[in-house]
Amino acid sequence: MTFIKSTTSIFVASALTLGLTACGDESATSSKTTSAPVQQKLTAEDAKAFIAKAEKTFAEQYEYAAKVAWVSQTFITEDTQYLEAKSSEELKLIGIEFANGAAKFKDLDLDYDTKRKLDMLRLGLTLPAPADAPDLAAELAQIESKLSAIYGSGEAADGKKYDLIKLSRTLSTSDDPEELLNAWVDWRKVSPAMKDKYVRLVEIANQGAQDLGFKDVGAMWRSKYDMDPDAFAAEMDRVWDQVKPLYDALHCHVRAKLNDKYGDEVAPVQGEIPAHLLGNMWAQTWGNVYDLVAPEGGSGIDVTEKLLENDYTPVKMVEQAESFFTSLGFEPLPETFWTRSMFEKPVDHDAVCHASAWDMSETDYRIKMCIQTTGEEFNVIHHELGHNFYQRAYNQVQPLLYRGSANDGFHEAIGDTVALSITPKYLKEIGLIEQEPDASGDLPFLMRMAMDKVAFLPFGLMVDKWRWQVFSGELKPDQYNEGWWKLREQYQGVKAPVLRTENDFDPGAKYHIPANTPYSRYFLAHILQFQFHRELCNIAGETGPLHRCSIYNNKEVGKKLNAMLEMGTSKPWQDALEAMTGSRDMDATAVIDYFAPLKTWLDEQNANRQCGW
Ligand code: X8Z
Ligand code: ZN
Repeated sequence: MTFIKSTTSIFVASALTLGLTACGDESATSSKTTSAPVQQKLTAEDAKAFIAKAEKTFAEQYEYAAKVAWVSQTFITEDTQYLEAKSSEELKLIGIEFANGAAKFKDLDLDYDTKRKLDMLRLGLTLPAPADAPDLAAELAQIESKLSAIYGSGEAADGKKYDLIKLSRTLSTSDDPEELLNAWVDWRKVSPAMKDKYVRLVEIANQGAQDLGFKDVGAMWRSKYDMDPDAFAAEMDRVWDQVKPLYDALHCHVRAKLNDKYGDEVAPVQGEIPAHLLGNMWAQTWGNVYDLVAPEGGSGIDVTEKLLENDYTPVKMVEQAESFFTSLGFEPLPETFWTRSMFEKPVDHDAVCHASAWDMSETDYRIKMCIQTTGEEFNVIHHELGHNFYQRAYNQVQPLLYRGSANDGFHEAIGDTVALSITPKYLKEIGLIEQEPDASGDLPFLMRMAMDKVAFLPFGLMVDKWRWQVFSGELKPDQYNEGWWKLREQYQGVKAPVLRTENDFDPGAKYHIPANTPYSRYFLAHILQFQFHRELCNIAGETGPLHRCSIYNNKEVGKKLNAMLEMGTSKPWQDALEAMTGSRDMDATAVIDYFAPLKTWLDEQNANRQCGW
């Protein structure tokens, strides 16, 4: 059972994400465990018994931990944080014991599944605590819980509270540079209170990773991809190089348009783009400033407008998204999904609003979101349901330690893959628009997509580059903020709109840093979803342009997709990718194919501009 975690992540990747999770793929466990038997010579039989014990232990503890985490994340109080930290500490101790126990079998000649499951155990924790140091495990769990609560409640060190949803709305709707700047700065008043805690977290978790034989936590995270950790980092860079020309072209056009709108003072025509002008609190997606960059002659379809015109409520948006999955042949979600999920921001208490999908038991799946009626959120709902359908698919057929996605990028990619089929044709089919635009609508459509999907890529890449540097010690605590902005500038071509210092902790203003959710997964997902989409469209026999293909209603496609979901983590991700696409490599040519007409158009627009930064 994988759920999504936020605060405590215990085991990743496979089975039980006990951690409570947030994004689909961590796992966890609990109860009193046993480590590998202490004896002179361990045998293959011992290894099997050890696995059986781990699966049993996790199965017993998972649901309890999941429920504690759910309550704490949907109702942040002193007490629920206390409970969450306790439960997470317990899980962490068990996770550590199993991870260390698993390492002891590494020199034995074992069958494939035993070996793979031991790897799952060894690599499962997101933030390991040192072995035999329960006080440090407790401290780490408390820090994690506290960081999550600071972010979720938006409470700054001086007790003042900031509302991310409101501030984000300003970022996405205002075109008053001063108002934008204030909202941008305000949200970053919450994170300085995290800094000391984060420094300590790095210290403890690194010790934990070293106890497990990794250089540091970053090296441990990079080891989760069925390949050499350095090769994985190189693979990320290789794929980034494939898409960088497309990003550069988009950046160049957007910067020019922002300059037209705001002038040299606010939005210089050269250099990095000030981060408060791109419609998103982290400048990670730019769709909210689409209107500023729209190709002439068509605005494309504004899904937000259509949802509002058609009186879509949060629940109706979720129902609509579910119906896409059922149109592919998936069973509807259980009744409890509808009664136990959190779809809206609670009015009378704090909750962690960042969207997540949870896997509480084999029959209990939920999402936690504070849904706004926007096209952006409609996509996020598909994203989250992708997690739930993935979880259920592998839970039904895989043993506990294989209950996870092929790699964490796969988990993040499934719902997005489905959402790539939200084409004008599909919107017409579900009655959101009356008429499908002709081919002249393609450029506006592609531009809207690029503002989200292409704009995201360097952000998806740099977040963990920063964390890798932090965990390896390449960045010291007094360089954290500077290092963050260096990467933002280098990869995104985006800069801080006002002077930042080491009194700021801007990484902490992004959910996944206080939540300790690894981020490379989203970069992978943004590549994989196009690869999946291209393949599924092939199966559907669609011969037109990729951006016009919708797999809606296609049961054969659903079957192919389900076959991959059901594999869970039982095989290396390269096998899962091959089963689905025929290729064992990530390949960004699907992104390039998808956006080809837009790239041609952008190059024309940029012909007389000086691009780059
Ligand atoms: O965190 C998420 C999901 C939950 S797994 C809503 N995403 C990343 C983010 O918001 O930063 C989806 C795309 C990137
Ligand atoms: Zn996700």
